[in-house]
Amino acid sequence: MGRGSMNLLRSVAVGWVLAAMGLASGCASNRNDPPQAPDELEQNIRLMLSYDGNSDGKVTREELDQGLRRQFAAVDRNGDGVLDLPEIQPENDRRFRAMGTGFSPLIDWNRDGKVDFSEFATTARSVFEELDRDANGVLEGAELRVPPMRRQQGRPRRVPAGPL
Ligand SMILES: [Ca+2]
Ligand SMILES: [Ca+2]
Ligand SMILES: [Ca+2]
Repeated sequence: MGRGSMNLLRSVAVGWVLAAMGLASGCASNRNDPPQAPDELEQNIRLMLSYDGNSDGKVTREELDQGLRRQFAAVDRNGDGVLDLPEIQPENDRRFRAMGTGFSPLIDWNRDGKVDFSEFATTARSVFEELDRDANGVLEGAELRVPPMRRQQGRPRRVPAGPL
């Protein structure tokens, strides 16, 4: 899986999140939002923690994979190892209802009309890799916390308010 598909994934995912946020929050945010909305990171972390099978506060790649395989099997109602449209649509509906703005749809990346396991796992795996900053295959500690630096410490990255 190359960079191109990662970038595509990100823009698709962000697009969904933005669309959903627009629907959900209306005029709620009138402050200057930071370049990377904390919501996205928070949702990604929450998503990863949902795969913490042994509840030790860390998420391993194995836990992620086991969780994804369980979910895939649940969505693959006819058990043929791929998800087709009648299986994909209800799952996307369910995700949207359950997650709201955190919703990440199943995507048929290679457009063959079916979602196989690697396509199913693409979003979660790329989130995992993004959060696994030391690339040791385990999400733990600070990798699973929203960094407070924007609000409390470090130098402010915002340009001072003024005429543009
Ligand atoms: Ca764990
Ligand atoms: Ca199927
Ligand atoms: Ca496909």
